[in-house]
Amino acid sequence: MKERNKTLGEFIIEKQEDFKYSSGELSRLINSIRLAAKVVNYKVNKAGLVDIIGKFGEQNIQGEDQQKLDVYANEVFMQTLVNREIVCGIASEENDDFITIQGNDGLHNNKYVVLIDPLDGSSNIDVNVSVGTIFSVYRRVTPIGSPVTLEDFLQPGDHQVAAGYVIYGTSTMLVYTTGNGVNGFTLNPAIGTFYLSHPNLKFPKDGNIYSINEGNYVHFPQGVKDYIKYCQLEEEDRPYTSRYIGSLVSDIHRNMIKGGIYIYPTSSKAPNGKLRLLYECNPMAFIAEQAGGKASDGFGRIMDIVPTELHQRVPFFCGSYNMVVKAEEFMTKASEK
Ligand code: AHM
Ligand code: MG
Repeated sequence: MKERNKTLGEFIIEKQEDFKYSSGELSRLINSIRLAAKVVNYKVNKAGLVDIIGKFGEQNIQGEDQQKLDVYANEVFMQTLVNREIVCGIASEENDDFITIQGNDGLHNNKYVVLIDPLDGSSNIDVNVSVGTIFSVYRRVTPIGSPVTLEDFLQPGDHQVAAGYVIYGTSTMLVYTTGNGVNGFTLNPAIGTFYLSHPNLKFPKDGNIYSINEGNYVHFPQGVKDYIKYCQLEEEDRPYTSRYIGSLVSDIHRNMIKGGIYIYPTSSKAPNGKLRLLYECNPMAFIAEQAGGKASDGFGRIMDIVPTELHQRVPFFCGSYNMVVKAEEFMTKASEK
């Protein structure tokens, strides 16, 4: 069969066969995310009808309570994973604490924990701009059979066994890695099937797009200000193009395809940056590295950071390898002054 005719379902089965002695738990996990993504996609696509079918807090014409989409997405992803008893714990950007999952038999025998940002960039929904789901999977570190603890979630990104995102855009895509490169699948909405459309995605080594909320310029550290000026300089292949959607999944996805860097730095207003290490930066960093790109906090590798709390924030520089290296050079130079 031609690679491109392959469905995500077929791809998952094929990959499962690569790991001879695996129990299929990870495959079932990815399958559940695929299912939840389709459910959320259906709802996101109807978001423009909100004035017709009712707003958050109101009842729709069928008398059903309307929920905010991010709350809805959170419930769909959590419930899909909980009902299938695939994982032993889930932490979500939407919830203060992680949840522990036990099987119907009352045991805690599953291996994996999932961290998820169910609907990132949800402030963009009201204006019909793409949003996304980001997920990250780890093998638990506490013994199988016992309930999960915080320790299972506070692992460096380097320990991830899988990560991915769903982009609800002009078309809906699921992009993920299990540590053997990155593959992208596009949803055919007519039949509800994801097809392999972007096999072996790669960040171009260099790029000419920089993505940053420049409105915060005066609050940025000197190294970031210097790097922005470098991007704007009329020299060699510069000035670069500035593109910022304000929806992490969309900005990273575009930059992975076209070549570029995404930066959400520290600022005097947000001393640790805005993005969350566990729900946003680590999964995107895993994808970036698997696609030949790079992810840094400005000075070191994102996936080497040992997390200390679930909702920890970090500055984030992610994208084409050489662009991130260059931005790090500016950060180091400015910090030595
Ligand atoms: P959220 O998790 O509250 O949706 O925030 C994350 C989003 C990212 O998708 C995006 O890159 C960033 O926040 C935009 O922030 P800002 O509006 O400060 O530029
Ligand atoms: Mg988010």
